[in-house]
Amino acid sequence: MTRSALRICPLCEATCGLTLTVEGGRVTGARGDREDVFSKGFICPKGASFGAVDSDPDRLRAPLVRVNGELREASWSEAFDAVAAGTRPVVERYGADALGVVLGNPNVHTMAGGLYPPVLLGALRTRSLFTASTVDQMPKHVSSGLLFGDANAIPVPDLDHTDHLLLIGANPLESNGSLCTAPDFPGRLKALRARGGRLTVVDPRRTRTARLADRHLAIRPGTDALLLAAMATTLFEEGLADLGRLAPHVERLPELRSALAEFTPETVAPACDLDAPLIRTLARELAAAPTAAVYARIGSCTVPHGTLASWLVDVLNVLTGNLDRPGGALFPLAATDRLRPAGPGRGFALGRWHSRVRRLPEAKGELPLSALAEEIDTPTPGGEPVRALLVVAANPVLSAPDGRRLDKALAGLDFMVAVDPYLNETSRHAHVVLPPPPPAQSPHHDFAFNTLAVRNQVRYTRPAVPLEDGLMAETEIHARLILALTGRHGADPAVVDATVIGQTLDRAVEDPDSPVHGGDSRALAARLTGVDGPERRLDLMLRLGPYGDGFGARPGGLTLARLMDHPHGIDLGPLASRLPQPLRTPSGRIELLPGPIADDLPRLGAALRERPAGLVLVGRRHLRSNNSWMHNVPALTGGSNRCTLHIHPDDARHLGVRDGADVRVTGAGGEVVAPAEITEDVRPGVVSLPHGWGHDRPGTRQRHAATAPGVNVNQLLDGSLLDPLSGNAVLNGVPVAVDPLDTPVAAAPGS
Ligand SMILES: Nc1nc2c(c(=O)[nH]1)N[C@H]1C(S)=C(S)[C@@H](COP(=O)(O)OP(=O)(O)OC[C@H]3O[C@@H](n4cnc5c(=O)[nH]c(N)nc54)[C@H](O)[C@@H]3O)O[C@H]1N2
Ligand SMILES: Nc1nc2c(c(=O)[nH]1)N[C@H]1C(S)=C(S)[C@@H](COP(=O)(O)OP(=O)(O)OC[C@H]3O[C@@H](n4cnc5c(=O)[nH]c(N)nc54)[C@H](O)[C@@H]3O)O[C@H]1N2
Ligand code: SF4
Ligand SMILES: [Mo]
Repeated sequence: MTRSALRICPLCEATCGLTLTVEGGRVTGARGDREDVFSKGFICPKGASFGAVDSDPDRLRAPLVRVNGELREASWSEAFDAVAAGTRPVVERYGADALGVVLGNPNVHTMAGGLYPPVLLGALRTRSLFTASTVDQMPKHVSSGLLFGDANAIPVPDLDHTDHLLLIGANPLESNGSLCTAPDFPGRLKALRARGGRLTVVDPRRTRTARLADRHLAIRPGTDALLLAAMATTLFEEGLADLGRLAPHVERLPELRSALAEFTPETVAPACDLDAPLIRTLARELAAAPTAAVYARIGSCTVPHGTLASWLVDVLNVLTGNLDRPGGALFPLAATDRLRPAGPGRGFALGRWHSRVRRLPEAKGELPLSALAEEIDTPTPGGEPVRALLVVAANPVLSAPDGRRLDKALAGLDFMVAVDPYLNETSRHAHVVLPPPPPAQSPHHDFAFNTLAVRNQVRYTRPAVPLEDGLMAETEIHARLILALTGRHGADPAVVDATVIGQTLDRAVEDPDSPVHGGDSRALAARLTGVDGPERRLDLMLRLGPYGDGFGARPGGLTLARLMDHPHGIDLGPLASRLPQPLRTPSGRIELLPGPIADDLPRLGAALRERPAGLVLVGRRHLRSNNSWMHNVPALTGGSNRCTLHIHPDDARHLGVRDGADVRVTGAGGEVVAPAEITEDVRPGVVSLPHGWGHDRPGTRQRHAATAPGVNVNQLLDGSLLDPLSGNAVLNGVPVAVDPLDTPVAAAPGS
């Protein structure tokens, strides 16, 4: 029998609503849900391959437990017994920090990843926490923490209303957007242009997004902070800074001006490889536009000045009066957000503890993923290395610097647990692998991405097909893991959700600002609906949230039941001004020049004078891929989705590199060999390799991926290059050497 079922797509940050075709418990088709309140029918090739992603025959369908060195299928109870037996002695003997936790990207794409890791980490109290954030957006969290007092208060560009978008180091035509959840990002950019708006793209590559723009600036990698600082100075010098209604909410404006004074279009132009008059024009255009937004992503974060660039993005939004106004950059308000009353907060602290080996500061409770290998393999006096590791939805052997070292380090662990549907480069080292079900069998709500969406809306989809025999819901896997890792192995997993609900309500009834203040928390808990713990927790968050019914205090407000009556979601309106409510700084205002930022500016000053010779490497994403885990789906591989080194014709000629021939790329962490693809899509001096490849290690089970393994670009890194404030890895603008492997066809004269 054929039926259809709705499912929010978890395959990128755009969160499109899909209509799945289901035949006999199997997804056989996917199309965009035209009635979805947010995505309105949009779908991309990845979403269209949802069925193939779901039914990949290499997905694990039973837990694996290592016996005499070999991974063997086991029952769930054997697997959790092994987890408890393997981890508890480590914690009891060596302390909490000896058990490390690694959380990867898909955790923000699953309900389980939104609901349980905070509970686990609260109970474990390990300082050995590493996540994909430190190879991604940690600089943005740090800049938001310092500017606004809340690391999660991230303004998003008002794509649908802005008159002017300055888009930096992002390629939403392939990535479909990041820290800016917008189904059909490409269509929204086209609409911006169609209504007479301007799009400027800053990217060393001529990407598909750059081709759509009014103007493309092929900046030298790693220098966006200089460009943005010079734009800010231009605004000050030319009297164009106009904060408008933001003025009373801002601290240290004069200090900002003098701190940035040395960065002028003329001083930064040589380092950025841009013309000074053009930089002035950019600043003037930004100021002149009726509304404008500066938005920057991966290319601005994963660089040596990632936090400064992230900070300057919002500085420019403030200086042009565009922060927190429609058409500018606004703070979304998600249905599960907690609205606290405006007023001074505790602010954001950095470096409350340090990593053991390199003494790197924590940020947002995390240590840099680049330090994971050394925290395992390097003893230090008086400190315990990480001896046991829980890895949830992460493949750091490919996604983090120096996978070879990490690979060895993981092999030396006393015990490792992986929650992963695949046996891949990382999970192959686990002693226990706990496979979650495929996405069609899981419920979905976007806890993370609704707080970053260009429109406030709320959607929930139940599993589209029932859980297959032998599989366990990922939410239950998490709940059981929490029990097994914290000495309560064997207890009823429902206890985990019940405890969270009880504690949340106990706090709410004590809170004078809560709609349930003075109520009876047990009676309130009994009123929650939902078929299981995760649904009841969602109901609780919705009801206590900014649009919630407050358990009757706000009749007609949001509840899970009401949301279930709207299978295509509920639109909660366009983004609106919210200041000063989101601010949590000690001053209760925007701290325009936070201390740690001011202290980091001399390093940016030094970058004015540095201009290393030689090639630098940047990354790229392909529309039909997703980091390291989608190369196993035949429908999404092949064609232009290949692991090749993009190199400009001038550089190719100079080096004697032929199109299609193998080249050796050498970096601080090692070398890789990949075919060259000569293209004017990269600027001279820059080469590009995609990440997430290198599927040639033994002991993995991704058979299709292994047929075209590609190479691991992150092997070119040794993990030493970090943005110091955030601990974020430098993945872009990395110096490399390129040599042809075949005999050059005689270099062109004059090259
Ligand atoms: N050179 C370079 N390196 C990069 C980047 C770059 O631009 N350049 N980008 C960085 C960025 S932005 C990120 S976010 C990281 C990503 O790096 P990681 O966080 O390591 O993510 P993935 O490589 O996508 O691996 C995700 C893992 O989750 C598993 N998985 C998939 N679905 C599920 C699920 O539903 N549940 C569970 N439990 N597991 C699941 C997959 O099998 C895979 O093992 O890579 C970073 N690395
Ligand atoms: N199809 C697909 N979609 C994805 C993913 C995927 O792997 N594939 N990954 C998802 C994830 S985890 C994330 S975080 C997002 C990322 O989303 P985006 O940030 O849009 O990611 P990229 O496509 O890598 O775009 C980064 C751009 O920065 C440019 N760049 C490199 N260095 C610099 C620099 O120094 N300055 C400037 N100005 N630009 C630079 C690169 O050339 C590249 O075009 O995408 C998500 N969506
Ligand atoms: S754009 Fe992203 S969320 Fe939308 S269908 Fe494609 S992969 Fe899924
Ligand atoms: Mo990411």
